[in-house]
Amino acid sequence: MVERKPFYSADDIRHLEYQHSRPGEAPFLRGPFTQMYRHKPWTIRQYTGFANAEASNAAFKQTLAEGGQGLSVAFDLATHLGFDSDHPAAQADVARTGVAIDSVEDMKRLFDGIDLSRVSVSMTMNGAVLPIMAAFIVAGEESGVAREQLRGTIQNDILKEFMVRNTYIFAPKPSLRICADVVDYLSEALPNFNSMSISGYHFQEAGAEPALELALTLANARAYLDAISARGLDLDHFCHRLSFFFGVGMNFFDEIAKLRAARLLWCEEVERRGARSDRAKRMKMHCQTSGWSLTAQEPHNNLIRTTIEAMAGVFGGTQSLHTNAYDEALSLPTEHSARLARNTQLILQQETGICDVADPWGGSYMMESLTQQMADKVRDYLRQIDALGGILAALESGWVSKQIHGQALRTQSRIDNGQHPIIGVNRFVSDDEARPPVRAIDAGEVLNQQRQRLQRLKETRDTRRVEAALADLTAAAASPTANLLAFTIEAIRARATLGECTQALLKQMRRHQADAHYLAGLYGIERRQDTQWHSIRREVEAYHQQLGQAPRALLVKLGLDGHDRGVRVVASGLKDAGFDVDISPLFSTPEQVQRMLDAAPYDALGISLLSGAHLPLVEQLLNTLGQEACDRLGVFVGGIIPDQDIPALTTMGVDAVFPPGNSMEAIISELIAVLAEKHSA
Ligand code: 3CP
Repeated sequence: MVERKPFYSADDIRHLEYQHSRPGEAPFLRGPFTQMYRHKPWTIRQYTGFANAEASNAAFKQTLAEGGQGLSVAFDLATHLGFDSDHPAAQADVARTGVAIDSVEDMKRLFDGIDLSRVSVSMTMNGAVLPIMAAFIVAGEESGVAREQLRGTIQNDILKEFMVRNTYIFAPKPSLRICADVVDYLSEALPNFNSMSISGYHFQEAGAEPALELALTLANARAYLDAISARGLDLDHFCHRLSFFFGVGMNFFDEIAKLRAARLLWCEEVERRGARSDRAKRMKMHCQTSGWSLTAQEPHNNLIRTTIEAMAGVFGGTQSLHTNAYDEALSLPTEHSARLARNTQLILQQETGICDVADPWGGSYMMESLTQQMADKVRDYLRQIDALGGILAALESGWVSKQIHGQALRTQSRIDNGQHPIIGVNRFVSDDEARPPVRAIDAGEVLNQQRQRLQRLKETRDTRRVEAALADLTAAAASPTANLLAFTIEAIRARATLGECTQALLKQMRRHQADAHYLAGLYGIERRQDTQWHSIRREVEAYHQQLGQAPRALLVKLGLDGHDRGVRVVASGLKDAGFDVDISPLFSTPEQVQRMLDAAPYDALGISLLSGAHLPLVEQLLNTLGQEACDRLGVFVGGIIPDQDIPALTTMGVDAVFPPGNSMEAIISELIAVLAEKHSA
């Protein structure tokens, strides 16, 4: 958190260089446009997508009919990682956290009846950006919308995937080339399409505080500017189509200050590089309320949290906003919760008068001072990154991961010791709590349907044309000057699938696999004064004495789920409590987990899943391991697990389930009880 004074006065802002600047004027700290929301309110753009193209299309149409002003597509994990729905590695994850898209035919179904020349479409896609962007362009063409008319945003921000989100396919260097190819191509052919959404949101979700979130976002943006400018592209030609994306959490004042500081620092950066036009210098951004701040306990409290966060986004001057649904810590939003989330924005826009004044916090002694402090803190981080040799070097050295994970651990320790209050979780806990109904996806049904569609597509297309286009794509990947998006468009138009395009590229660029790490020591240090923590450590120590060695836990991530904040925090907590802990690589298969378990005498197996695929993946794993392993090991599952799935997991052989909101001592205490029971049996 940026340091606060008890009160602020004119003395705090007298020295500030930009205190007399106006909205719509460089350095744009006060907003990118003069009139801001008086001229056009921010775009209500709810991130949506589930099951198949038809179901998502119906949800899009409903969104637009009920006041949504733009679309934002969530793809499933198989699509993100470049797998067709019939790929063996993808089976459990198809259609769970977003819509399954295998070909241009799916993309056409996704936007059927929606005028792509009028509605702007944002697509959160990074790893498989080439086939998805290509499918969107071809779907537009085939529905009669010319490329120049297409409006929207492709996320195309791969660097943060290696740092936090983990939906990468290729290694950082070839991935950067793909990003630059996309920007290069779109800046010529789709002048109304934002070619990047450089994202801080995922850093915040992974644990970064606002200043670190902004610093990492700007550091990545600098790397993209370097890569694109190295091709000789003029900043004034492409920069206005690089857009940004930030998370907005509960730290109300800092979040507003962060968004104001972001515009200041971006303007300075592009000016320093020689940009001349205001269009290039003014940062435009999308914001999303924090998913991490949502609690599974008393979920209706999340409506209040989201409203406050949305107000911070708006006071910060965002151009587009997603408000989370209150039930997202439990499952995908229901129709009702999605409607409430959207109405939160409509009420802010239409009932409050918030849109009447540009930058209403401008001139506040406190806010101007905090904005400056935030900018200084970010500059300091950027200097540290420069000293490490730039963001790629900082990533490779582990510095980025250490910073984010360290802040996540500090936050968790403060939640667990009560210093960071969360109502309903560590204060004023209710024991009489009704859980709302959650949305269930029939992923098996979608999987069958997608398989049949893929088969039909392959039977009816011109195979020779597809093979030739894919061969051209492979050849283009070997040639540094070819534009890979141009070649992917040809393959997609010929009816190559997303998976086939990815395979064609993988012939030249191997699939990237990162190691999993956690920090030891930091969580325990933060809790060293805390009697509850000492008591849980004593419990582990007593069990250690009984076993004759430290209890040993293997924590695993299965399927295609790359969210690893939770598993890393639990690994650190267990380690500092006295366990020996290993984490599996991301995307482990049951066979890999079995090999890890065979290699060392583990007592506990923890499975972390936030993708909704817990039932099939846990079942597959436990079947592979067999009854003897389940009897011997304490098996626990953590993540987004709806209440109604817990009995099924227990029947499979899971000993304990920890949905979001459990304290570290609750997890450890239950785990020790399970292990002691197993040991004595
Ligand atoms: C807007 N315009 C204005 C004004 N406001 N002109 C004058 N005065 C104003 N006050 C103009 C703009 O310049 C623009 O024209 C046009 O109106 C549209 O406005 P915009 O601000 O560009 O708004 P929009 O089209 O909605 O675009 C917003 C940005 C875009 C730029 C932020 O990139 C975007 O929509 N991003 C959304 C990204 C997203 O949905 N991400 C979801 C991540 P011109 O175009 O001619 O300039 S979901 C991730 C969840 C977690 C996960 O990863 O899984």
